[in-house]
Amino acid sequence: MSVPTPTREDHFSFGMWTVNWPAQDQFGSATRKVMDPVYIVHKLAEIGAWGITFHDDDLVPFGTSDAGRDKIIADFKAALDETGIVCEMVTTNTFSHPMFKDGAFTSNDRRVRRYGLRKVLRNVDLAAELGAETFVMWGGREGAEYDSAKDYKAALDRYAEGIDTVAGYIKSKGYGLRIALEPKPNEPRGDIMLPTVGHALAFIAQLDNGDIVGLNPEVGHEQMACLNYTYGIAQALWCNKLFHIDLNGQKSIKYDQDLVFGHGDLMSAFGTVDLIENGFPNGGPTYDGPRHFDYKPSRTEDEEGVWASAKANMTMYLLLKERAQAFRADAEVKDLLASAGVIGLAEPTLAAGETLESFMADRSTFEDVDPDALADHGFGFVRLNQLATEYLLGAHL
Ligand code: GLT
Ligand code: MN
Ligand code: MN
Repeated sequence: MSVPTPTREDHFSFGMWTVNWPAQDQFGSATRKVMDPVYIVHKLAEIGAWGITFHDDDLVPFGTSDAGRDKIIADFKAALDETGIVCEMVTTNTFSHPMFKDGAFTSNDRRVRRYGLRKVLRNVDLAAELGAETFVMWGGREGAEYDSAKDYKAALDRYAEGIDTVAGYIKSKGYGLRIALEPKPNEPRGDIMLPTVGHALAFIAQLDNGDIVGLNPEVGHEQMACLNYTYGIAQALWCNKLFHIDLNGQKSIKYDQDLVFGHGDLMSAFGTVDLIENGFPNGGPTYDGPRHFDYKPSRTEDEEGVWASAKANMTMYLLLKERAQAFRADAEVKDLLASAGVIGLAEPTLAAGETLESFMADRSTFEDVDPDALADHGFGFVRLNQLATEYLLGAHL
């Protein structure tokens, strides 16, 4: 059995902050050196990646002069041109500087809210200049540790005001950008606003400029809330709001681990890749955006380990893709999808043209039904899941 090799056609992309994480944590200092962005672009091209993403401050350190900023951006662009690496998404750091300790768009300090908005708007211009299509917004500091610290209604108003202002700016400039909000339940704040895919979808529905606002769900963030990531992105797809994805690994409810994709809940990763690559069993909206990794190379690794772990994300994805495709092509799987009712679920419950009156008058649906007869069959889901697991383990390849 061979390990697949990634190519540009796979559309794998990496956050600059992932491979460039120097591995400082709450309990210890950095174990690696920070690398130059130009070097990172070349290394990503070398290992078979297609794209790169970054926070404003990942590329241009906070506080750099305008002239210094121009030079860094010019060098970065030259590296993109030279390697063909695509800058597909840009995001803003509104969480590192101490001023953002109580958030940016929802800080109780209005001066910080105004500064944060300006920082984001400046970064929108850069994202457009680099040809990015997605503008991610992760409000990691938009939250609180104590319920008494926030007027939650006012905070939601300010959050919506901020996102609507940015979206309005994108529209007024005619930029080809869409905003993707990234939910997370907690960390670094005790509680973060827009904690899950569901909360974020409901928030977007209240926006004035919500048509260009969607989601960037991260595997580990949903799993930190004990939720099913695949169901989360499925609902975002159903709403035509899956604009981008952050793939990584997480082992149960604990701190945000940002492991390599597939190194956490592997069975769930199989389901995720199955949905992304094969779509819903009955058809429907599909995701054709970047396969973006937001992971952290473990603190134990040196630079060689950084690139090995970056490759591991792509290898895991490709292995899961190969297995998910074989699973769906299997004749027994197709039969089981039909006999288990997975395919039949696409049939509307009411018949075409059936009125509520005729439905209510149809005794064969209710009054004349033997309830026990409706219960008298199994669905065979376990056999279907066993086959999925066997394919995942490579038993049929
Ligand atoms: C930060 C966070 C990630 C987000 C990034 C986007 S920043 O690293 O942990 O999940 O995707 O701002
Ligand atoms: Mn994370
Ligand atoms: Mn993320």
